Amino acid sequence: MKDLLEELKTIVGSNHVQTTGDLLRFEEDWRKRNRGKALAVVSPKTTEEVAQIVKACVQANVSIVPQGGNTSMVVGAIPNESGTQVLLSLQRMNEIRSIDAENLTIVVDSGCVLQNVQLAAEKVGFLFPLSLGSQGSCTIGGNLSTNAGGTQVVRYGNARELCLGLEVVTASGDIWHGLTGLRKDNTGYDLRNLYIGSEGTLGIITAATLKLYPLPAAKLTAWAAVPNIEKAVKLLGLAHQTLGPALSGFEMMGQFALGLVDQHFPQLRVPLWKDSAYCVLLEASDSESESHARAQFETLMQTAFSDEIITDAVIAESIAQAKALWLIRENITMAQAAQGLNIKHDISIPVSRIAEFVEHTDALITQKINGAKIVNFGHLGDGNLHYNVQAPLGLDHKDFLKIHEHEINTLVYDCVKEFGGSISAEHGVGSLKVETLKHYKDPTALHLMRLIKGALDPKNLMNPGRVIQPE
Ligand code: FAD
Ligand code: 2HG
Ligand code: ZN
Repeated sequence: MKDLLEELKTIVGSNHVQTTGDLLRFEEDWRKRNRGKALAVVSPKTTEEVAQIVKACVQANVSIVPQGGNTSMVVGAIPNESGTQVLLSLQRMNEIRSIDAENLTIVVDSGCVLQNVQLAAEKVGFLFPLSLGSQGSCTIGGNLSTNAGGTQVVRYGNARELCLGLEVVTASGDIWHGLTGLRKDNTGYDLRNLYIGSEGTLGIITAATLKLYPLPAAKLTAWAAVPNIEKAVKLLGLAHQTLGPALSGFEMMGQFALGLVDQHFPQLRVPLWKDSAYCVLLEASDSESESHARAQFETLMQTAFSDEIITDAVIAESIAQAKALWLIRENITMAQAAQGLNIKHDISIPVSRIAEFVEHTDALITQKINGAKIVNFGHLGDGNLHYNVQAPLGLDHKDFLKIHEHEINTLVYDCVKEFGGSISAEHGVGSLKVETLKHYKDPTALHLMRLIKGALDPKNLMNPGRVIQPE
């Protein structure tokens, strides 16, 4: 190990190989569920350095955990407790490499923080639409490795749909130069889409070519109260019908989730939540004009009101008001964290079955654990719910997880299966869902995934213990 550490110092400089000092931000997961111990935190600046690090680790038989912003919700980016894994932090690889305005693409290092990519695009008059609550710290490498979703998927798709090319250091330390900006390329297996969503288990993403879009001419945002999920789904249908492709965000938030925001961040002033089981935040992005967008949007809201789909609504009158509404939605995760640990589920269900799923699963949970609180919110436009479960009043949050996490997961995931859904719509598998995946994923799919893992990472050194174990 001493030899390896010396070699790593030669590759990146001794300042960028940390073995002592405060390593908490690298070793503890965002939710504060686990803390691991790294052999060293190594922070390269270039792709060539990453390739040399991987070669040195392969030679020494030492495994690597790639890390971007360490905002994983599924304990995917921290080392285990053995003290034998290299934590490879991509944060120093943070250059915007180039922008091609005609091709509508931007090429960035994988350690670029998402918000910096959004700003770089905006500076030259374009939109990079991926938007997450963690955008001030998560990185493009992390976004692609988890195929992140967020709040604009209904219009622009997941991270996968926003990526045209990748540069990857493979598990043997070779560099795959796949930074194409092509929208059409049918030359064999789709390697890009293999690495996207692989959570660092197949190789290290060092750069990406991302799609840019024209900035919308206008954005309209509304917050509406609905009495139940059936009505929220009706509103979604009406929004698709009225706005067409202009619909760019459709989030639903349950009363209990909004109550947490109100409790922990009263300055955010949550509207309409006290008298309504659910609220919906919807957004239209129009490429024509403010007046065109507003007319369409007001028609939608008036129809929804007269058809008794919504009971009340506010339409943002300024960019500042719209931002304030989005801030409420984005702070649900922070409000949950302030409350204490809870059991998180980032599931997807066909939109047409969500109301029935929630009614059925809510009843089973409250039957099993009297007083359990359901923090239900999420990206309804994509059929993706954060169906989280919190301890009943008076019960310690950590104890609640210790005693009930497994049975609640089983209950929820059995219902997800029954309703034709997925156990992870956006956060990925990480360490937390490895066993769950084995149980719920199609056996043939699991077998193929193991073959891929074995073929691309034969020594099982890339983020081992996450997603899937090799055969
Ligand atoms: P990390 O947490 O550092 O890593 C995540 C995974 O990717 C790990 O398995 C890691 O090993 C791997 N990895 C990281 N970088 C690389 C690389 N360069 N090459 C190979 N593997 C790599 N997620 C959503 O999808 N939608 C949301 O709306 C959303 N909202 C969030 C809000 C908050 C407040 C928080 C804290 C998290 C949220 N997340 C959301 C989860 C998280 O932010 C995303 O999963 C994000 O994409 C992770 O990026 P990261 O850079 O922090 O990755
Ligand atoms: C979101 O949509 C994130 O805000 C986090 O995916 C969800 O806190 C959560 O469970
Ligand atoms: Zn989400």
